[in-house]
Amino acid sequence: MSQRTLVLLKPDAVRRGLVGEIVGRIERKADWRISALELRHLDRAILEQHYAEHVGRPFYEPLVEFMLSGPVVALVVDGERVIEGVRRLAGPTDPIAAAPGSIRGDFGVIVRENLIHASDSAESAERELKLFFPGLV
Ligand code: IDP
Ligand code: MG
Repeated sequence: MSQRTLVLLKPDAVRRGLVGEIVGRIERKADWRISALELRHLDRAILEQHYAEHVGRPFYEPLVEFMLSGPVVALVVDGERVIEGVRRLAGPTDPIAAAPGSIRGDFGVIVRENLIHASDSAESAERELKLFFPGLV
């Protein structure tokens, strides 16, 4: 089933020069296609919507500050089961718990700075794609 998902390479990934490495892992999955890719400085308003489910949690404010600390790379990826697939490539939220071979498992240490965001369901993908790429058809 072909799907579309939103991926954000977080400021740590951009700062550490890991954009090519991470995009390469996504590109190498057979038949997945990148249909948008942009370096972007986010603002508080978009992050408040993007992370609406986490507003009020103790990690929310430091998370927003981190996401504002430098540019992100926003991508739209299309392909077979890409929503579940990019989540699997990323690994679980905590990079120490994430298996080596996954993006978070290979490059991350702390939970907040875990390199990548990927939509977690078809509903999230639809909402997040509208938020980040409203003009994309
Ligand atoms: P996900 O990115 O794996 O979907 P979520 O639970 O949706 O994880 O959390 C969103 C982001 O918030 C995480 O990717 C991580 O950057 C940050 N985060 C989540 N839980 C914690 C925490 O307990 N401490 C610090 N940061 C957290
Ligand atoms: Mg999430």
